[in-house]
Amino acid sequence: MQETWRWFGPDDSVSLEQIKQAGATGVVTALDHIPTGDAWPIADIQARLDLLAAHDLTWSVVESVPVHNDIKTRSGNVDTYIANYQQSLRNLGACGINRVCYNFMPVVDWTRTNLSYELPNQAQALRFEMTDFVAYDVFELQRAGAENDYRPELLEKAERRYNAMDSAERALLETNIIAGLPGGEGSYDRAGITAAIKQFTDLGTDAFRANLFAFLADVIPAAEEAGIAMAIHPDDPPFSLFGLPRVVSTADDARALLAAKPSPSNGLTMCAGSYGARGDNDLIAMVREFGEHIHFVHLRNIRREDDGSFTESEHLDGDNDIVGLITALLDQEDARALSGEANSLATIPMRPDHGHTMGEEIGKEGVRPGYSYAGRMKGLAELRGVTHALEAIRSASSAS
Ligand code: DNO
Repeated sequence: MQETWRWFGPDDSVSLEQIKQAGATGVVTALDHIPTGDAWPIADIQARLDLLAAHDLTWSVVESVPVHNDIKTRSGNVDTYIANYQQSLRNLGACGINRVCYNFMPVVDWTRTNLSYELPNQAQALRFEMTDFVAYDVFELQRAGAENDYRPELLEKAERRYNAMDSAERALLETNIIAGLPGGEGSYDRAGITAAIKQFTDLGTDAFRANLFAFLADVIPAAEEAGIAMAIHPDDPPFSLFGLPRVVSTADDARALLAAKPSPSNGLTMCAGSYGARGDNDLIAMVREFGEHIHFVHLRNIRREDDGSFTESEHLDGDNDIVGLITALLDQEDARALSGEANSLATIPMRPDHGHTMGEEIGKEGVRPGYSYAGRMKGLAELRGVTHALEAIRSASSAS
């Protein structure tokens, strides 16, 4: 696998020099200055490529070319946004980029309730706590009908939690949930999120899934022509929030989307932390089944709790079997190599996804939650160690 690192562009608190020092050879980045829905101009793509090349780094994956809400709801200016999306893919392909990550999550991109959850060792983790989420949804946002979406025990617990919060805690919870996380596609205020939620809940799961498939029908041919592999990122977390439809949460969802538009360009991001937040997703089986369609990997770990809550744990210490997952990914790379075809997608880029905020980055301005330097470097180093050990064992056993 190629070791990559997510970089938020020139205003990232982590520099390209630091990325090199961490040992990554590829960068995962996006042109966040371009408004969602606009086509990405060649000049901007090339400028980013030049910046990376000056540091001897490649642009391994675009994460993400965001999908405009009008495409997700198939309304408004959908035709223009589709044409722009196709143009972005053509322009990226013309510049030699061959992998694009995107998601099809309604309203909110990835969501957590706590961005600085203190661990016993005082490092800070990202956490999704169901009680807090329900407290926000039912008692602060007061979404119509929200109370019908939760079990009575959970509602009672959430009400107690909500009543115990002061106004600063309530405001922080709201910011964490709706104001947008790094790499997310924008933020909302209370009225904005209420309207957006209604638009998608009115649509329902079947129509929303049909809109995803229509998007694939529109853009996969353009991706094929441009030589680009699309890699959809799963829902994070992989279950409904705010009663919204979710269509990329399970192996069944992934299977259906691959079947909807069979193409080498129609692929997946194996985000271990997102799929892994559900106990019924068997990540290793998914890698074995979806094999050649996996174009990008996010490696991280979580500790799940019975009510759906989870904390992002150490990369090697959580409910995901990371050693087994890396083994399956190395097997997949071997299969690609054996197929003998010249394949620019033979090596799978992986990035250490998220990391704890630790050491001197705690409390420091500009450090993005989940995207600290030290936390990710620690994760990358651990993952690298596992990969090297597995590779050594494999080459010893193939030599004997
Ligand atoms: C969170 C990320 C997501 C992801 C997008 C992909 O850390 O994994 O923001 O980049 O959902 O479109």
